[in-house]
Amino acid sequence: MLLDIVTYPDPRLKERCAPVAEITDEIRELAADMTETMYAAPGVGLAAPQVGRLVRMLVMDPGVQEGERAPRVLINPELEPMGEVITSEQEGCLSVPLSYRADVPRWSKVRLKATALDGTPIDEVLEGFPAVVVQHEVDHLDGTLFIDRVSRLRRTLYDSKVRKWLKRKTAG
Ligand code: GNR
Ligand code: NI
Repeated sequence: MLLDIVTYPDPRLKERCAPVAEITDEIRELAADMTETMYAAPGVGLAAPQVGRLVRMLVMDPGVQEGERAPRVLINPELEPMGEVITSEQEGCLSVPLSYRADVPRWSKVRLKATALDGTPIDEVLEGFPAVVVQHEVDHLDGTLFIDRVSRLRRTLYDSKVRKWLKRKTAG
């Protein structure tokens, strides 16, 4: 089932999400719906708060442009920074309106610990675009958007554009 995507400045995007206590049928259904919603958007990742569910799980498929689909579900993911600080190129977010894009500081590599949907523990190192996407998604679980990581000036300019856009939208 396709889910509605929550957009900035919805307060649900600022919440710190709660861990998944148990992988239930409800969690499996949410994972399937989030995966369907991510591909339909289309996006390379989607975190549960983006569909209004404040739990620590995300789906991602950072290689989807290269053809074959390889969706992953990560439950209670934890990241350890590795490598050096890099700048992700033209990051975007399904929850950030007006197709806003910006370069964001990220770690070049991360150690990812999580649980897969079947309960299997995951412990691996990601780099390149998958590392950027997983950092973007785990940020969502902590109530952080990529626009929280851009300069004050860029953020102020963006916020004024959003305010104008919201005014027009609600005026009609
Ligand atoms: O679809 C998405 N593309 C993207 C591009 C660069 C860095 C991160 C991303 S994630 C984004 C989908 C999304 O909003 N996930 O939360
Ligand atoms: Ni996002």
